[in-house]
Amino acid sequence: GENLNLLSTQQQELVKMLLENGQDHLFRDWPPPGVDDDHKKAFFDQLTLLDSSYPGGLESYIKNAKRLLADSKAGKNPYDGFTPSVPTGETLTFGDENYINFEETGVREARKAAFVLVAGGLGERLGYSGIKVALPAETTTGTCFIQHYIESILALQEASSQGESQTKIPLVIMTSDDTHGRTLELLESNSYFGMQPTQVTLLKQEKVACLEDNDARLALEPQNKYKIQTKPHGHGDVHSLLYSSGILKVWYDAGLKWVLFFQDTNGLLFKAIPAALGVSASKQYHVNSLAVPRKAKEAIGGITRLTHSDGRSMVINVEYNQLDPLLRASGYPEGDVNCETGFSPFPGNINQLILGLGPYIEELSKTGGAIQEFVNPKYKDASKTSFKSSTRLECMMQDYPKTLSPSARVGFTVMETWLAYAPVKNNAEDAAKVPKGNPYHSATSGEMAIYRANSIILKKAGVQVAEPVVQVFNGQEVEVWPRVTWKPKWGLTFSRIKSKVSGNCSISQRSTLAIKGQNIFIENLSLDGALIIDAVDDAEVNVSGSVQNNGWILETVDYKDTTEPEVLRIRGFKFNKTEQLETKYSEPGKFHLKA
Ligand code: UGB
Repeated sequence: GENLNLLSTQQQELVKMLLENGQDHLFRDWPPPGVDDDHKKAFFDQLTLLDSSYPGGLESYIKNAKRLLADSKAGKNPYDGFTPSVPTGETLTFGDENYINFEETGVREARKAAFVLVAGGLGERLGYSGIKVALPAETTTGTCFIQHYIESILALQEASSQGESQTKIPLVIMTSDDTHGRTLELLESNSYFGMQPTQVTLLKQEKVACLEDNDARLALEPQNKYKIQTKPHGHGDVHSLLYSSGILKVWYDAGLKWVLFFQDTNGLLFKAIPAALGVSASKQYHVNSLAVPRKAKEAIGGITRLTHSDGRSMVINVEYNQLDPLLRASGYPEGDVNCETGFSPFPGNINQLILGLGPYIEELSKTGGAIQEFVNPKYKDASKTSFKSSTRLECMMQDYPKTLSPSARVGFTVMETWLAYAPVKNNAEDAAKVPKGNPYHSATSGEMAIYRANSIILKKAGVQVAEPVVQVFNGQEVEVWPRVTWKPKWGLTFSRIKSKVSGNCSISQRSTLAIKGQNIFIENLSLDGALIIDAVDDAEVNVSGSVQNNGWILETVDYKDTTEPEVLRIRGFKFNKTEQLETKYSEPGKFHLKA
């Protein structure tokens, strides 16, 4: 009672609301005013933060929690009444005419795009001690994910702006308390990897309150009665954060049309972006989800058409742990199984969403960015009356279409996996246990996938690239292709890549090729060894001849070997840089490198 005098009117209202919503345990055992006042103040500050960072405030959070916990206790299936079926979407084949047209459209549209990277997750499954965006995507050049993403966006900006230098594609990065400081520090200490600092906006997601029982009582820290336990709410927070920040309105007023969401560790994604954006623009999709063929039971969500008995229908991601039971319950007794193609008929969601900005703002002004949530309590026993540990509500960004009206144009685009999807999520031990034929999603497979994609693309562009060999690193069998890398501005689209290689070129399997400049033209080059070419943008370099040297030798690293750096241990290999031809052009002009 008397403690209320410590509070502002707003905070008093908050306390009143909490008492009315069954939260009196929070203030039980409080000493009189004068004792622990600083702790009490901190407690109210935390309550105010929890209240302001959730759409509709803590009152909504508690009400939603009560409803979802009751549904969970009753065993209510969120998909009750819905029948799943295989949806239809756009399926692209890299390099064909259709693909090239979509790419060109996508590059033109990119000047009207904004990018949103969700990077609030700590990546517990990966067991890497740093933030995931700081991890090198590949170790030939050591380029980390965030650098690769930023350089890809800058390459799109350059190609799309057609000389209008004022075009600056905005980038939002959603962080959390786990990643915010280190993300900012990484950007600042690297001059934002070439972006204007004003182009980049960091939005920090807050955690949500934990719940201790089915009545949605907020859980206090075991050792501190003045602190509420909190946990991450999930990547779905990105929608309410974008909305409440006001940035969507700024983008809209600046004439932008598209918002592209992406995840923290997929080194291939930007190869697929131009064509996918081209699909969105050509089909005028309000929502376009990128997908890849998915192995049954693979740990990525499946894109599914859900039709309700009342006539409603939507195309939506069904999370991997729910797809199998849903199918079994609706006339597919075998559940989630591969069809004759060797893949599940439900394409895999890679959580790359392209939203039309106009319809997105319109929807969020109704919902405030609130996304359908779920709760996943670990019950003590079958009576479901108490939890093993506190739980919380969660939400996923790909659930955004769930509130859309049936008239919304929701589509998806299936890309080839080798081109579009190789996330780094699993640690070495877990990856080694992945069933044969399913992707490892480890640092090992993520890096090898980049070399494979680049090699395949060069092959399609007419280069004779040697076949890969199969090798085992950290217990994972992977294809090892020549280690080919290039800057995004060199090879933004297939037609640009084709315009830069000509004549009779060949690359042997043990080779390394790193192209670090924009205007590097490869003609009649035979490469057997390592070749590194660096050039400023206004240097035009023609490379030809025969490069033969001892190259960079791939050596195994055991993930348990603590004498090796963590970034190498998690991949299981490193390069012994024995010999290379390395050239650097730092002045403008025309050059010929004849090896
Ligand atoms: N993330 C946040 O920014 N905040 C959070 O609170 C949590 C995560 P995970 P997940 O593409 O392979 C998703 O943990 O959730 C960021 C899809 O749900 O890597 O297991 C985090 O930093 C699933 O349908 O993935 O699974 C990261 O960038 C499937 O598509 C991103 O959110 C799967 O991704 C994803 O977090 C996939």
